[in-house]
Amino acid sequence: MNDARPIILKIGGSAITDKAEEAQPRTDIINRLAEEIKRADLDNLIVVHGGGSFGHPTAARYAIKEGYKEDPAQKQGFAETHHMMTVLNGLVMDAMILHELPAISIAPSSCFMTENGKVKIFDDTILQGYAKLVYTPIFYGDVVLDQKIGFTVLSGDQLVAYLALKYKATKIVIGTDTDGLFDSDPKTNPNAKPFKKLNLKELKELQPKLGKAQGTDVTGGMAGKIAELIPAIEAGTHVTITGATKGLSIYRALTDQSVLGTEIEKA
Ligand code: IP8
Repeated sequence: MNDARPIILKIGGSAITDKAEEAQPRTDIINRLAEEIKRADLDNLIVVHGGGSFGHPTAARYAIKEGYKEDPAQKQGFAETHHMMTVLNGLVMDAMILHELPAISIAPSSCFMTENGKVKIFDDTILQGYAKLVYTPIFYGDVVLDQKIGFTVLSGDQLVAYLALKYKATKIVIGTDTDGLFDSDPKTNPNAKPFKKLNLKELKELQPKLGKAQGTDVTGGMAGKIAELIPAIEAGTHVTITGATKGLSIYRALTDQSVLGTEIEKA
């Protein structure tokens, strides 16, 4: 990342983990994504990854998103959920370092605080320091302290939307386990129709119909993700949603080439 307006890449937890089984990474996909990010060779990239079968089952078991209920088991669950995310993040970082990317992991639980689940404080002193040295920051969905409800979950999508607005991102690329948005679930309906292009009005109309995620997802599946993105799209950020599980879509999207997926723009 440098001083230029950033490009933000969200790597969905559904792409880099197997959500059918708890704590199952897809290391082949993680490695290929690191290779594609290296090949894109961007100085102004911020990466955020999701929790998939690492963060979500633990967060759900202890109802972390709902806030701290002064229950010692839940207090331990907060620590455990954060730890699960650092384990997944470690695998992502392994791949980044193996591909000689100047990637630095930044734990949101150490620099973000929310109020009723919305970002209230972000101390970006450290991020700015890394930006000066042109490191690629790697954030992830995490548990965070909350000024009203004690603690909660801060999703990768909330982070993407917040960072995109704060730093006026030119583009958000979302790598998921399907090739963009469809009119029904392409995993269960082979006739599902993809949306190639959407403007903000069309996206808002579509949003209530978007499906829930498969497996445990405490942050609302695709409908929740889109809700988070709307303010960034309103502010002029271009969004590409594409498949991260198959070769080269992420590289192509990062380097402004056409991809199988959905392009979303304000108008
Ligand atoms: O997968 C949630 O991040 P997401 C992370 O981006 C946790 O929604 C801790 C469940």
